Amino acid sequence: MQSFDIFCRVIDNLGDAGICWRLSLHIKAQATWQVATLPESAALCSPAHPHETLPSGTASSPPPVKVRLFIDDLHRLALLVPDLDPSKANQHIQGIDVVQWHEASRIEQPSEIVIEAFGCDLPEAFSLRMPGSTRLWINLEYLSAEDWVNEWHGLPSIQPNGLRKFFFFPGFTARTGGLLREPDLETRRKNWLHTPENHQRLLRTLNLDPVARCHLDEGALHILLFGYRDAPVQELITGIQKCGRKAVILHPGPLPDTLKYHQGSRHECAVLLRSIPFVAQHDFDTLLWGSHLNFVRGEDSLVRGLWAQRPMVWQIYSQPEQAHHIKLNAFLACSPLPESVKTLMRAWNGLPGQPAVDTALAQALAPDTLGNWQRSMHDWYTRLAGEPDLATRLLEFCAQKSGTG
Ligand code: TRH
Repeated sequence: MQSFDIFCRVIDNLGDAGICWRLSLHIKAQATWQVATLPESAALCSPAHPHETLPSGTASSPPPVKVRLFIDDLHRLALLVPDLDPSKANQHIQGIDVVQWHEASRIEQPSEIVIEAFGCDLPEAFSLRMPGSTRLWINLEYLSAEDWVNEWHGLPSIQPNGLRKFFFFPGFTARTGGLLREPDLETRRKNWLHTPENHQRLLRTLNLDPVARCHLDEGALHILLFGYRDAPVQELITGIQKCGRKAVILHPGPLPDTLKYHQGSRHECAVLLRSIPFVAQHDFDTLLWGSHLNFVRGEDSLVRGLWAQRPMVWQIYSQPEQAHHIKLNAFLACSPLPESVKTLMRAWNGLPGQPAVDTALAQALAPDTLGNWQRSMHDWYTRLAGEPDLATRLLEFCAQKSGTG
């Protein structure tokens, strides 16, 4: 049985836990996905009836994979995975062994493949036991569209325990580790969109009040606003008003007090701002699919926003010395987005020399641009989804490098 240990330290927010959880599920499911996409000749070995089981080791039975996720903040993960009990140091959820970080020091036998997320530094006692047990050690890096990532992806570095640790960079090109995406995601998205009741059901689940629902029924823009505390929300509202649009903005979590007016139930208010409850990660995509325009942030919601194929504005995680400005520009340079949308994203992130957010937004929402924006998101999706996903590339990488220690 192939075994994986994934290590995650939560620095802040939700992205660290969110990405590691998604990666754990993808690695666990990957063997099954590979069987589902085998060429027809191999599929001939499949059982005629789905209930029939095959002996293990045949072409159609996925090799079992064991995935352990060590994480230092179970409470944070429980926000994304409500089945999880943060008081338990060890538990088996959705096929994954979720283990409290401190337990790692007591593990006698590390897994064959160890993935350290974002250079989180493994517990020393654990890393000392890796030689002889672990065949491959990978450091999963942050997502970036910068050019140097193509060169650095896959490089090894010697570690104090004698093993080599390989850098694995997610990215937007064939020379990187790619992006997390489930093979059935597009089918799920299309099925969801083809059932009109799903949108109403979503609004009910989010406890959206009748005034806001009526606004949406009358053609108001449905906007998801998932950003950081310093997101320029007032400018967003002004920009929508400037172009004469109505909107309902859904904001996960509490709203800033300064925007009280838009939180009221006055129907004549063109832009309504509503706090919505946090949903499980599994349901997060429906928030994106159900909107006309998505504001996303960090890393994981950015990628989900790409797969949703809706006009999207990204708030990048800010870094010291404005390093995130370079990262944002690299991301925009590899995108097929219209220039006015790139300008809006730079303005939204406070890059110098940009027009005010409300002005940039009003331009991006002009009917012609909005149409181009929508088309460019679809084209971008088609280009990116034509490449293998991150878990597939990671497992290929493991197959190539295993044993090279
Ligand atoms: O939370 P983020 O800002 O995460 C980060 C962190 O700042 C982290 O330290 C940094 O390493 C990383 O960015 C680059 O944004 P992100 O990455 O989009 O993660 C949010 C997760 O929350 C994502 O998995 C989606 C999930 N989510 C839900 O599951 N339900 C919800 O209702 C919402 C709003 C989000």
